[in-house]
Amino acid sequence: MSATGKVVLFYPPYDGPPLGAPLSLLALAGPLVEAGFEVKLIDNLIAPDYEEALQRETSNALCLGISMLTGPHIGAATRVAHAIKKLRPEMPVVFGGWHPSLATEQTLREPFVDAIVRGQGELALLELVQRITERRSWHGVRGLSFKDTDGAVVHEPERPVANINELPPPAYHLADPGIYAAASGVRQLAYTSSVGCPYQCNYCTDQVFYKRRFNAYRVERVVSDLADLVPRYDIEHVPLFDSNFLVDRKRALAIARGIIDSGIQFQWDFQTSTDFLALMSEEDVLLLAESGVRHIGFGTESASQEVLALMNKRFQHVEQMVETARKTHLAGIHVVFNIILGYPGETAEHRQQTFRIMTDIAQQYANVSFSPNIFTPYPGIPIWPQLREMGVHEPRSLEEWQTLALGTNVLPWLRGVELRRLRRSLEYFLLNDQIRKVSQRIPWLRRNLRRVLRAPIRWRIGRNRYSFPWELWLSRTVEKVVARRSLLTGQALSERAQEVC
Ligand code: B12
Ligand code: SF4
Repeated sequence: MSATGKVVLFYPPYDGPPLGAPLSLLALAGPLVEAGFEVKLIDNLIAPDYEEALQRETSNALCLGISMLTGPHIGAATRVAHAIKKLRPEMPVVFGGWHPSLATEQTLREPFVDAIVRGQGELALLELVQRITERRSWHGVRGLSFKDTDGAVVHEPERPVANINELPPPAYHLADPGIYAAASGVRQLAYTSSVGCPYQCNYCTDQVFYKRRFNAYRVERVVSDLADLVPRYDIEHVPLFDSNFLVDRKRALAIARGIIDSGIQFQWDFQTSTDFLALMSEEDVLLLAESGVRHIGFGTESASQEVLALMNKRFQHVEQMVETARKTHLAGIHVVFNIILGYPGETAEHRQQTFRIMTDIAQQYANVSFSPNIFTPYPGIPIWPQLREMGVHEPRSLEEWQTLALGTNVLPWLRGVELRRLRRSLEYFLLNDQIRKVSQRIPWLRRNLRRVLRAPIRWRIGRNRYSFPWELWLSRTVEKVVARRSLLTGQALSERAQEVC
């Protein structure tokens, strides 16, 4: 069916490395464009004057769609929605993405939100836009929550997650990677080869969104997409946005082989869990590297088996972290191990154990970096009932969620002395890691520094003693310690994002 009319989609500013055009908007645009709608994408990253652009572009639009994650996205998203609603009260403003999907009631309560698409958005948004064009009622659009004409809130039943092979492809042609390259310094194109993860970690909402089903493109589709997109847009780097890329290892290896056979050359990264990588042979991991994999992010979170059990992460074991580090080291792949600190039930001893084991792994395998964060409870995570009982304040409005950036400490059990000890032990852990890295690449001055600092630091980490931190004072005068890295690309994050509370 061919249709007419324009849909404007907005991606708000965020805290994090530029990753190319927002895939959420490209994915939403795919079915709309295929159905004949005109789609205008406005992404703050390449349109700093986005407020003016939105006012201009919505003057003849059917609706405005806004994508929103928890945290800094919320500020600009709500400001823009408020302004546009005031300017064009008749034009529907539709929100979607992880935050509105997981905190639907709260988000819909705002006067500038007309509707929310919950979960996967491609087909629901298309159906809604068609209804808007035809001036038909929104009742019956599955996955939609909205305010009825009399202001009553309506929640339509869930929309089953569609097989991604059956969805129209993202509208890559709507974003110019050259313009994005000017913002990020690299020609990159984000790609998703699968959605969903079979696991159920207690701090993660993937299961809420994608129902624990690994829903993946066929190998041929991934290879032919990349063989087409990479040369067409002269792409150097493809970050995969899959939740857990190695769930199907046979498929992952077939993709790597397909990339090699296609002759196209580019770098690619992905995120996965250590249990899957550890099961691969050395040859398999070498094959990934040969196909262009340069970085892999792992949500390792803790090296204490007790804490991993609390996180419902029993599938992961320390030996697998070591195996992962060893095999990726052999293949020349850089890895980032994410660490969650302060998880409910984690004690200072558990933390020490994590720091000790992680330090030992990094000591042995130079390709390993860490990204430690204080546990941040995002909306909809399965552990909320327990958190409420433990006295964690659950944000009650969009405004409150906005300030919940990664690492913002809202944990009542991590205050005062306990928090100071955590901070200090973390500083030592990171300093030790930084010295290791620096000494690998820099000559005599830093090597001497290493000799002076290394032994006392290791002693402190081993014994959990952090008084009179002279090593920290000394090192601060020499080099800034990198506290946090992007799991997606391994890049050091911005100064602001480095501030662990
Ligand atoms: C890439 C990514 C980012 C990038 C996105 C930038 C970019 N240029 O694309 C950046 C760096 C911004 C980012 C940051 C954060 N992220 Co992030 N991120 C992801 C990741 C890996 C992929 C997202 C993606 O693009 N997927 C592909 C597209 C096609 O899917 P999608 O975005 O979900 O969009 C679909 C639906 O959500 C919906 N939809 C989305 N927007 C809209 C809008 C409308 C109008 C409609 C109708 C529908 C709709 O339809 C789309 C198509 O189905 C996901 C994990 C995952 N597997 O999805 C985590 C994820 C979304 N991030 C998460 C988190 C925790 C964060 C951070 C809060 C924490 C952090 N690490 O610092 C920050 C928040 C930053 C901020 N608010 O400023 C959580 C979700 C948390 C939440 N409640 O919002 C996720 C799910 C990871 C996880 N498993 O916990 N992230
Ligand atoms: S393995 Fe990763 S994506 Fe899967 S449930 Fe756990 S945290 Fe979420």
